[in-house]
Amino acid sequence: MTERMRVALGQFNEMTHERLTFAKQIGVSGVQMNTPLLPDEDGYWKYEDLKRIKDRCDSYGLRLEALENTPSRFYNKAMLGLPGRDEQIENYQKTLRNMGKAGIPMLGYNWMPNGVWRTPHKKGRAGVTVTSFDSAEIDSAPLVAGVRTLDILEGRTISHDEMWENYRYFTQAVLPVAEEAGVKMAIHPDDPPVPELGGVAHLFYSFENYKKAMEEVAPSPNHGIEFCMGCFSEMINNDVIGAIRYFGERGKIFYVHMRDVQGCVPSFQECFLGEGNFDPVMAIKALKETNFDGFIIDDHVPKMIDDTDWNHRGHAHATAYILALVDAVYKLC
Ligand SMILES: [Mn+2]
Repeated sequence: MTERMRVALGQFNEMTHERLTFAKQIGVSGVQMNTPLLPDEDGYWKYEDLKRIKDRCDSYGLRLEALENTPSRFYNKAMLGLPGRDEQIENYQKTLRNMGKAGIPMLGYNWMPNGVWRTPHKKGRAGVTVTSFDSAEIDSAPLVAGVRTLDILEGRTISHDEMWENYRYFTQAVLPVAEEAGVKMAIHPDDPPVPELGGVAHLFYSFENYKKAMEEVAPSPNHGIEFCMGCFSEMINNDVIGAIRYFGERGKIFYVHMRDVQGCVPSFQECFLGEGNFDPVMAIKALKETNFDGFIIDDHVPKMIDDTDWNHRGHAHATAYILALVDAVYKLC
């Protein structure tokens, strides 16, 4: 029998008493950290620092499920195929080895050299603030996330062929080390999932390209998908449930971001679970039916009335919604 899927709290960068207590009070079994604030002046994470956060998490009775995203400058030259990438790759290998030694089993990563792009926020249900993307606004509106122009490229653009080659070069160097170290690597979709932004080609904007990455370019038992339901929902032809079934049946869903949007590229806005493009009950049911045994976190969440900078209210709502869905699906399906 496979292990039951779990729910974790995540998307914070410091292992504070407040955040760990909040996770315990909500009732999750573990946590994920996004771009943890660790000393990184040498371009990689050190064993002692990783062990410290792992031990702290353990001391609260929580499972440290994953670290998600190193700083982009750990591997930006690798993504863009620039001189200096081999040194970055050596350092990335050190991070993987140190994570394995510290007992941290998963590294989420992305292949977005210029970040997540969002146009100005919109209002959702009863006035909550949600993030949004509208390609018609890219040129006129200030971007609220992402980098419009990468100085490091000095005006060059990057084609799809170059990007695939850079990706192949990177994964061929790091995945064998991940396997040795006992660490899994999980790739997040491009957000927004469009073929190109700011002259930089995207890879992870379609179901087909995920298939190509997992089955042809970078196959490894330690390589899988950080399945962001929100991003798969943002894609054109956004068959979220179909993608869960396809990759789930092949054991390629390593962990899940559960959020949703209304609309898809070229224009969408985020929303509460249950009012977006996919049915959250059917999504959890599909995970269970494909024997998913990893963890789920929410992701970015709507900012509710009187919410904090980190959106505690939004995270509590989404996480409790997911916990209840998982319980219901195990009892009823
Ligand atoms: Mn996500």
